[in-house]
Amino acid sequence: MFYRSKCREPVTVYLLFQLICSLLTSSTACSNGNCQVLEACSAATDCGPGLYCGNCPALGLNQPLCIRGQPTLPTSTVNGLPFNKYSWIVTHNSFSIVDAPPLPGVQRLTFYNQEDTVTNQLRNGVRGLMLDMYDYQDDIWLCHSFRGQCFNFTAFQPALNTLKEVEAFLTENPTEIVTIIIEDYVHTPKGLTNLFTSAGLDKYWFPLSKMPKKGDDWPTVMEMVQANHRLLVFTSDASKEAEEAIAYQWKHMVENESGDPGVQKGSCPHRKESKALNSKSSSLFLMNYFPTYPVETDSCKEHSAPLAEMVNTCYKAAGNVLPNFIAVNFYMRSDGGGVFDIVDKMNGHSLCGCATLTACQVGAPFGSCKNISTPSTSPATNIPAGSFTGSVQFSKSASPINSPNCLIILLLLPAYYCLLTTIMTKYYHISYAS
Ligand SMILES: *[C@@H]1O[C@H](CO)[C@@H](O)[C@H](O)[C@H]1NC(C)=O
Ligand SMILES: *[C@@H]1O[C@H](CO)[C@@H](O)[C@H](O)[C@H]1NC(C)=O
Ligand SMILES: CC(=O)N[C@H]1CO[C@H](CO)[C@@H](O)[C@@H]1O
Repeated sequence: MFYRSKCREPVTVYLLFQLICSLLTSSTACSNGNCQVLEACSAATDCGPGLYCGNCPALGLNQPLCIRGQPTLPTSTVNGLPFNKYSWIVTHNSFSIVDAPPLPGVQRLTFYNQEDTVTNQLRNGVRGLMLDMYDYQDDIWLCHSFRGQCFNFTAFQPALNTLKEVEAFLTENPTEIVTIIIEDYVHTPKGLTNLFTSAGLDKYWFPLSKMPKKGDDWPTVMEMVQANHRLLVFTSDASKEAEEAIAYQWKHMVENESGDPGVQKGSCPHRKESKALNSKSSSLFLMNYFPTYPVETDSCKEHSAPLAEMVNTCYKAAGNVLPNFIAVNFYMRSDGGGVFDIVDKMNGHSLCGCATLTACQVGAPFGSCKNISTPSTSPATNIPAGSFTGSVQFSKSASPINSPNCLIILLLLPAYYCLLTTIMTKYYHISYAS
């Protein structure tokens, strides 16, 4: 009764709705998941797979554009090369996530380095996690430190929770390899061994005895997958090699300076614990690229030209070797391509001698590249009207998010035209205010 009295003119409602739908879809040059990198967008769903709708006010890019949020996975193109030929994205302090709930009754006093869950980081192509582990509350916790001690106001959560996320990811993705780099303050005997076993990660463990000793090549990624040795763990505590057979990071990896000294243009100093970058006795190279104090809104700027320049500087400093790991804060943020573009280029260079990974051809000889059309990098001009908030919208999984679609709504309209007059307002709102 209510609907009949209120909705007497279905045709008018239909036409009005169609008008609004067409206005919505024509306000951008692209939409419904068609937009490419750097094209204007008004919602995450406008952008193609692996992209989100964001901006970079620190570089004057105030209007929302489609920005990359995922790399191209190298192993789907080339999987026959040693692990140390590949480059991977690493999240610095992967556990220190904005909005992570504090301990009950405690006001957290610390800084944050990432914006989405570890599961989401992995789904977005992150393959290395830097985790700070401490003895705390008769358990092992992820925490920021003061003098090697975890406090209730710097604590995040038991390490077991995060490691279970890693276990679930490795189980769901049987050809993926993940590296964990521990800043290790755990003194409980066999603490780490028990922790990784409880998380069910012992079955994926890459044995220390099989790691190359003198800078030789690692097994190929295919061999690692076949052996199910898909988890690499490194600790900052040298004593753990003898005690628990956990690889001491700086025996297997060279590392450039982290924090502010690591982001100075034109220089790539090695971390004091590490051997010289051009030392040939370690086969892995970790490049840190983040300031000592993480600033969310500045990171899109850091992950643009300066990061690409630093990769070149470090490449030369390491004797023409590209880093295997690039560790960053707020990994999703950039002015378009970000760390994703950079690792794609690094992998293209090292794995197949091409400008970027998408130019590589499966099974083709080194240097035989596809002729790819590079996506337009010209600044977007067709800026939609709307109330975009300017914050980064994340694709919460590797698959694109679905949104109400005008066509479907129009097809359903004859049956539900009354109900839809209410939803219409809602849909309009959702499209612009997400
Ligand atoms: C947090 O730890 C401090 C000591 O470091 C203690 O005084 C305080 O009561 C703790 N707060 C809670 C809510 O446990
Ligand atoms: C690649 O594409 C460009 C432009 O379309 C063309 O000029 C060039 O000949 C192509 N090269 C190859 C190897 O196909
Ligand atoms: C130890 C090492 O290789 N350090 C190098 C870091 O990078 C700078 C140049 O960027 C070199 O001068 C250092 O020798």
